[in-house]
Order: sequence, then structure tokens, then C-alpha cells
Amino acid sequence: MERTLVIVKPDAVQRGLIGEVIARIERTGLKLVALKLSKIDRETAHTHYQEHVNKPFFQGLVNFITSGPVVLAVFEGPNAVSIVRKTMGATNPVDSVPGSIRGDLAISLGRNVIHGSDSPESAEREISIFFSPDEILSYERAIDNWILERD
Ligand code: IDP
Repeated sequence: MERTLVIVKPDAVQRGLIGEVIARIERTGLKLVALKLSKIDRETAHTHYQEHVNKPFFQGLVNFITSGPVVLAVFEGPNAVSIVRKTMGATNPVDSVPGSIRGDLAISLGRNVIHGSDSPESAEREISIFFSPDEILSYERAIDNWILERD
């Protein structure tokens, strides 16, 4: 079963949007398997955003993601990465469609509310940065037969 990392970014925490963002992903049917409020330190931010280390916006991105508390979550389910990316909307809120999290809740590229892993491989790497295996829960939901087509 695929997993993906979600970060409710510092702007969304300050704006009181934690519940709104998590609820939109919960409503897809994906299962929440880990959740915590945390502050990301600069070293961890560098590790997480290592693919952007040479980009001009890197320092600004690190300053922003370390600027206040974030909510870290792991969601699980078939195609979890793609389902969350679709629910998030495009990286730049100018391009994210209405109905998506960024399309509805953001207007700036550098204050775009949410991070979601961009591939199953990134998800595995990113989840291991923020969560130990014992923080990721395994449990059944009675409603799963109404969400997952398992035949
Ligand atoms: P993603 O968050 O949609 O996966 P990435 O390309 O991985 O997008 O970029 C990570 C984050 O860096 C974005 O969410 C955005 O906040 C920021 N970012 C990306 N490109 C730019 C840019 O050109 N200028 C400023 N910030 C950027």
C-alpha cells in the first residue's frame, strides 16, 4: 500500500487552516496513519529539500519552512501520492484550479500551504526523515469496504 508525506506548512498553521487542509485529504478516503505538530530545524529542512539546494529560492524556502510550527502527516492508500498531489493543486497558486487546496487557499508560490511528496520514492525518503517506524500506525477501518475496491 502506497504512503505519502504531507506537511501543513507554517503559513497554514498561522492562518488556522490545519483542520481544513487535513480534512480535505481525509475526505478523499486515504487513511491517516501518522500525525504530529512539530518545528522543522534548518538541517532537517536542508535534507528534506535537498533537490532544491542550488535553486535561487532555496534559502527563502528553508527560512519559511523553519519559521514556525508545521503539521506532519502520513496518508496511506492506493495511489496515495497522486491522490494527494491532485488534491493539493499545482505548485504555483496562480495555476492551481479552484477546488484544490492551493487553488482555494493560497495566492503566493512561497506561501502555498501544503507539501506533498512527488513520487513513491520521495515519499519513502521524506517519511523516514520525519517519522520513526513506530510512529506509523497500522489499523483497520470498518468503512474500508466502502472506500477500497478489493475484489
Ligand atoms: P511542490 O511543493 O509542489 O512539490 P517543488 O517544485 O518541490 O513544488 O518546490 C518546493 C516548494 O518550493 C514549493 O512548494 C514552493 O513553495 C517553493 N518554490 C518552488 N519554486 C519556487 C520559485 O520559483 N520561487 C519561490 N519558491 C518556489
